[in-house]
Amino acid sequence: MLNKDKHYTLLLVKPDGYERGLTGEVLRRIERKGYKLVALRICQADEATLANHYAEHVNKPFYKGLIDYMMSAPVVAAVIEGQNVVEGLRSLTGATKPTEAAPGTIRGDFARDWDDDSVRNIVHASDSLESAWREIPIWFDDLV
Ligand code: 3AN
Repeated sequence: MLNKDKHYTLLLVKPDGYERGLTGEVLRRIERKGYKLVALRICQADEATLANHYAEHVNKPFYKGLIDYMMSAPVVAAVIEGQNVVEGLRSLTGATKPTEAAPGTIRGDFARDWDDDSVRNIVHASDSLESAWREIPIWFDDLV
């Protein structure tokens, strides 16, 4: 069970990251930084799970492409713990758009733009503690 007084974030290694064998590299960077891995699973995401996870994007023009991309291969879901881990993981992952993500970040080092409508940016990390507490039970129903 998670402790309400601690900081957690939800990390997803997205289908491109999983398929390219980057899961270990992503987790290595997070552990090397000093954060703690407290839950981990590999799963094939279904539409209902993704609709819940991406509720804020349901009406966006890129939603269909995003869901197709997120269902194109398994994802690796992880819960990461540490003081200010939400901000820390966002620093490690880099900007949403791969071309804008700084070198040295996960997206900056491993992702690029492609000539289609999906942004294949390797990872997801929660954007706030509130988002983390909302997202974690979507992927780990036994933890919260
Ligand atoms: P982040 O993943 O950096 O928090 P969000 O929450 O704005 O970024 O977007 C969620 C996901 O939706 C992104 N990781 C990306 O895969 C996809 N996405 C965001 N903006 C676009 C866009 N303009 N076109 C296509 N896909 C997008």
